[in-house]
Amino acid sequence: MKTNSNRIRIAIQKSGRLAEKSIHILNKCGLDLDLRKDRLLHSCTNFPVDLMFVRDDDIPEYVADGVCEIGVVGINILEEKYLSIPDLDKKCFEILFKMGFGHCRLSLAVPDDFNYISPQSLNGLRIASSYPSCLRRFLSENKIQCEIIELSGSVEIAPNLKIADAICDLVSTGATLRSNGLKEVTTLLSSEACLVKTCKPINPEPQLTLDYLLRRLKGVLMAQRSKYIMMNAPKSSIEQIKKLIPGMEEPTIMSLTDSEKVALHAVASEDIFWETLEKLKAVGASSILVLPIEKVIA
Ligand code: PRT
Ligand code: ZN
Repeated sequence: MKTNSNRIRIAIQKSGRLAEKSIHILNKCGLDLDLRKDRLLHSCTNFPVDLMFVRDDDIPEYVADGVCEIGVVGINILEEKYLSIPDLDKKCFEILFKMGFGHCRLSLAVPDDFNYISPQSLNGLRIASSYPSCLRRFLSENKIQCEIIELSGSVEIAPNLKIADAICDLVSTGATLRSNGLKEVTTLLSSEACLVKTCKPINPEPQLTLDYLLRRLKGVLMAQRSKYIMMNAPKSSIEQIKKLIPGMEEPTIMSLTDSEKVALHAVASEDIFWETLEKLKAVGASSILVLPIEKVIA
């Protein structure tokens, strides 16, 4: 364990689907990361943070053991390694917040011509998966008897190779299933990357660093989701406009030379879609501008 230091360690996937976006968000928090050298541990030069680059499967353990104070990992991995296992100590890490990327779902899929009616249709089948714990939990909750064929990769080809009748795997666009003649029939869990924190005690100095970084991270994530919206609108429409803008706090209202109208500025905590703009126009709003937000400190 590190002592007499305010440095904290963050576990990040070395390469793969979560790696680039995890780094991108840390960069947005103002961390100066020179990642050219292929090292396990990388020290940030302008912030007391070290990044540890590892396989995503190992991240929960590094965080649970307190080797790293925090880590970025998919909920699917946390569920498989810890949360779906009944007798394991679940207090070894805490999920702080979702990171808004790495969305996928763990689903069961069967061959296109399989007559699926309900989870009971799977009774007696052989199901291939890299997620045996999650699958076991699902089967037991639904009182289904199946043989689990544990595979570490290329699960989707198992039915064509006749080593399994169905699969349980991660799906994002569904293209892999389709190209292997499989159809998704039920979802076991929805996942995205999240920030996990160790439940081991953290010394006061690194805790201060962590608090500071978490504030920035929350700000970056909030900014990514939020939009700044400006428009001119009839005074009589203000209440309708407030209801139309998703997650809007009290707007700033400014008078215009036209005394019947006002300029309205607001931060919306969710994306604003074209449909919303059409509805705003329908209640009399004009010159509507939607702008991205760079940083937020709540
Ligand atoms: O080497 P390391 O162990 O770190 O990486 P890895 O190969 O185990 O993981 P990686 O990089 O493939 O995925 C890391 C994390 O990304 C996963 O744990 C999930 O949290 C998340 N994620 C998001 C996905 C997907 N989307 C995804 N589509 N992980 C895997 N897939 C695979 C899936 O297994 C299947 O083979 O993509 C295929 C399906 O994709 P679609 O788009 O065809 O449906
Ligand atoms: Zn992995």
